[in-house]
Amino acid sequence: MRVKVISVLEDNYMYLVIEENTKDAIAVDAAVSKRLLEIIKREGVTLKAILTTHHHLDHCRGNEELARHHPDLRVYGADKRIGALTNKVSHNEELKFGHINVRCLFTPCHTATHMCYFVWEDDCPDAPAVFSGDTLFIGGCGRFFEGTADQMYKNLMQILGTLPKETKVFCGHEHTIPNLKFALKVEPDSEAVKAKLAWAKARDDEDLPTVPSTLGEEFYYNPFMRVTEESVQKFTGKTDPVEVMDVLRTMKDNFKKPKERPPGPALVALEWGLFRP
Ligand code: GBP
Ligand code: ZN
Repeated sequence: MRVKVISVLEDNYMYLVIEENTKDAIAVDAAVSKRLLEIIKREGVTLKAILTTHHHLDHCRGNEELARHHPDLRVYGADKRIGALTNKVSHNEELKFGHINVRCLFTPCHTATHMCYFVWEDDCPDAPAVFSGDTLFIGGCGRFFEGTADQMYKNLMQILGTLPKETKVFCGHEHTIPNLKFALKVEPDSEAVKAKLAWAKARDDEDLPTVPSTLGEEFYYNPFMRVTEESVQKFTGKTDPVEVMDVLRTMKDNFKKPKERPPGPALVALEWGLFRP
């Protein structure tokens, strides 16, 4: 199984999971149909299904157009708000596409019906993959638009966190650098955060994606996966992991939002040329 990473819109990812023998393909989060149709054509693959993580339009806007082009297309997801939905999935439901297997993981919080998809191929030595949408990002997690810290704790620690450590993480957005800058604020002495941030900046310089990471790696640098660590607890002033999660999310929401500030008196004086020699 090959995963093709497709960057679209401002910082979104779409994915195409390709079964090499049959040339069948499954799309994850088909936001931009035109781009996907071009790639399907270029790769010579047949689109069998779309897996949608959540109803935000930057993850599913292309569904209807793709369904028009492929009348037998199945569109999976857990929310009525998802366009062209044909199959409503539930937690732990398993789907099979040739040799490719999908386990649907219900991870509500970013949205009330968010789904992650754990994917592996029969008789294949490759590591499995998880398409984590806007639940788990590299070095961070999604905003809690329709859920609570308790839900995100369960998502990250009990549902995604118990998948095999070598599982590759393909997330919904390229948010890695801002996430790791926040992670460094949480754990300023962390060599794991510093190394991943330096690597992510080098990738960015080359205009390359930072996906995938692995679940095992996330436990080393992602503060939201480290809510039981003493350093993260100290930073938040809490010990209960759900409360740690809650405080972390609020702090991240307020982290480095550049505010429109009127210039201070010194700057005004400079601008008026008062300090000219
Ligand atoms: C950054 O950090 O790079 N650009 C900023 C964050 C997912 S997209 C932008 C942002 O808020 N991204 C969302 C998020 O959850 N980020 C986690 C974080 O900042 O830590 N979205 O496009 C977002 O879900 C959206 C679409 C939101 C429709 C609401 C609706 Br309705
Ligand atoms: Zn979203």
